[in-house]
Amino acid sequence: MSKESKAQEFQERIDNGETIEPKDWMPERYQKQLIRMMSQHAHSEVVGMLPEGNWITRAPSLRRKMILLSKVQDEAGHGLYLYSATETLGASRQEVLDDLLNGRAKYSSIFNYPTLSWADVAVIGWLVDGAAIINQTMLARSSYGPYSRAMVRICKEESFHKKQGYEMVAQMADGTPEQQEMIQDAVDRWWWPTLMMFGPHDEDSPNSAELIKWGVKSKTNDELRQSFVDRHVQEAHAVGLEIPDPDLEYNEETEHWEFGEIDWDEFWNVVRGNGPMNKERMKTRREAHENGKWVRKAAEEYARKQRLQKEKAS
Ligand code: BYC
Repeated sequence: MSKESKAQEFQERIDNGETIEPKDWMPERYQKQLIRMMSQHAHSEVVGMLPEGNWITRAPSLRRKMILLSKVQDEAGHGLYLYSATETLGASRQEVLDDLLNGRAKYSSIFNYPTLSWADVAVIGWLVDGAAIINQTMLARSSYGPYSRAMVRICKEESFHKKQGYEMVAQMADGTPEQQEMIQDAVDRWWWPTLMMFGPHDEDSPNSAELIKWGVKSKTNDELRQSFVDRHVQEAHAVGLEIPDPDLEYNEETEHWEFGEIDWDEFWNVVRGNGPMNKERMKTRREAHENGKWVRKAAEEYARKQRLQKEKAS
């Protein structure tokens, strides 16, 4: 069968809503796009452990510490599912990790902002995990089987993450004047960076059209951002918090919240490595990788010994 016929058959499978599995034929570009997106997603989960991890030792109670520990541990697990899912496309774990550590691969812009107070932990759970759920519920219907299955599991955990964040937000918003001030300050600092998580406007998104044609994405960056705003403005108002956007207005006709323009210079600046915490995040990841060398070596040695034992027994 010619490459063109294969590509046509592949597109028909996608259009019929079939799932593509690792051994199926796929266009090289589909494979490349998925490796790019899934490995960046994995990196985001792993780098995403750092802003909240920073507060584990300073959690205000044992209950909060246990919740935060298990949340951060979940993010590590998400990274592992996603690295494994990326390997099903023929990418080597070593190569994708090298791309992160050498600064060639991107990870979500949101993790380049500092966590200045405990209220930031609450707001990350509510807004950042809230944004992740909206994006990942869509990706759970993606055309690539291993990615969509990883997303189903990840979304279940993210939904717990969001609930614990919102519970904390509601508690602080109903707390002392100092707590109310802290939580509003955290919302003021995280709102706009969270809107940036969804990526550039549709007309400035070079990858969207191809990803939508291939059923990897089923909604555009702007559509997802709008769903996020509609849901979270209501949640903010329900607990008496303000959204830091003077242009925010409900449109009765469209039944959507209209909102102001994102500072795209800030977004691209962060994506290019010049955000407030980019250098610090990469330094921490590189050190962690270096410190984990002996663990990787021990695991390899263990696997080698197991293989030898099996060979002897057979
Ligand atoms: N940050 O053509 P576009 C979590 C890049 S972690 C940085 O629209 P696409 C959590 C984009 O990569 C989960 N870069 O791209 C963890 C592209 O550059 P390249 C985070 C961004 O792929 C711990 C260029 O801009 N979620 O939940 O169609 C604690 C043009 O963009 C960003 C994911 O990773 C950004 N925000 O759409 C708490 C979701 N936006 O690669 C929570 C998976 C865009 O061509 N990824 N860029 O050089 C996606 O859904 C999509 O890849 C994106 C971008 C929406 C991010």
